[in-house]
Amino acid sequence: MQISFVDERLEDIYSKVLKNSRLSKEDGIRLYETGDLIGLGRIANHVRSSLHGNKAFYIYNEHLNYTNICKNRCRFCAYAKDRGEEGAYVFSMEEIEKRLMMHISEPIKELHVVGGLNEDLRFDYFIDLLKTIKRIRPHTTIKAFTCVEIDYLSNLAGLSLEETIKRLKDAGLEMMPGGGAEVLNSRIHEALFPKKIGHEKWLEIVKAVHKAGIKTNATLLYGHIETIDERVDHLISLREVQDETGGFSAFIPLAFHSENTGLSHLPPTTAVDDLKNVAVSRLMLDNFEHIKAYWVMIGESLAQVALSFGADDLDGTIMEERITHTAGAKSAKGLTRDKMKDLILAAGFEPVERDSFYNPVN
Ligand code: V47
Ligand code: SF4
Repeated sequence: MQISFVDERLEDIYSKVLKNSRLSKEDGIRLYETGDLIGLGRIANHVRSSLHGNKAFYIYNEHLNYTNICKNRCRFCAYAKDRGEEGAYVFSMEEIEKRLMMHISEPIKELHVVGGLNEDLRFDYFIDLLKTIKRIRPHTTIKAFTCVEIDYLSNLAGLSLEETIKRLKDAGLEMMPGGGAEVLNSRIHEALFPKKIGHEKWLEIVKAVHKAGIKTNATLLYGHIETIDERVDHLISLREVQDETGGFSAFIPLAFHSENTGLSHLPPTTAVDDLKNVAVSRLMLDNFEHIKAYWVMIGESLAQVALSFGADDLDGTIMEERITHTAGAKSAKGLTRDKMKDLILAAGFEPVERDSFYNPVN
């Protein structure tokens, strides 16, 4: 397909994409820097269409955040509380059961389960959590815990990484979400999340998880203090892991929300930057099958547009999102299946309800 670009510097990159050649770090920087948003979007859309045609995926899912008490207190996080602070909570097994029963008549295909690093919880709590979910919802995939939680649990249990993952897997863990990496960069680690595992450890854990046969997603938290150079390095690190393990399922760019965080002076991300992050990740991550436009963070309307800028998935119904809403997200807290379908149809795509592994659901 012939594309005429406003920014002529995109022509070389488009030629590379047409030849399926891998884009370099310099290409990635050029893509982020371009003022030709439509040109960038058309290249990303070319890749998206060759992989998925006119299909756009979504999932019937529910989020469950078992505790917001967290010892790390990252500067960008509005969700975490200290023990005893107003609004701090931890769900007992009875509470988990009650919450799962609230939506038991709904055909939820995936439970997304994450929480803070709460020093009051023992390793058995996490095993019980997985088993309780499996008992109540035997046919729902459990996508739970970030690499940050896996590292914490391995230390808590005094077990090797491999044994920790095995025990969680035996109790029902089937997939892992992509959070926790933020930006794989030591400058940002020091400045924003010094108590959380850093770059090297995150990569070590994600590789161990993939080697144990558990697929994960990957994310990039953008729109705070990171530079374009650092964003591109992050994407390249993920691409290298994917070459080695093949264990990543989808990539999700996460737009930073600053309300109630230690960075509340920062403005929200712009629509242009949100679309660029979708498009650049589609182009740099040539070995990732799926790019998600996470409607919670960029809003339902922009997520529709993102489907023409490289994204092929809108994530899911969610039911009740907490993490981004405590940081000021203005999107809905959850969407119905009909609403997800309507958003996709109105954007000109064919909605495909999927399970956690991108198998279509009838
Ligand atoms: O790791 C925390 C981010 C992540 C804020 O894998 C924030 O399917 C914006 O990873 N503003 C957790 N972002 C969410 C996450 C996720 C979400 C949806 C789907 C999947 C998936 C994964 O949220 C954290 C962090 O990067 N986050 N605080 C904030 N104030
Ligand atoms: Fe804790 Fe995660 Fe929030 Fe950091 S981002 S404070 S690790 S809940």
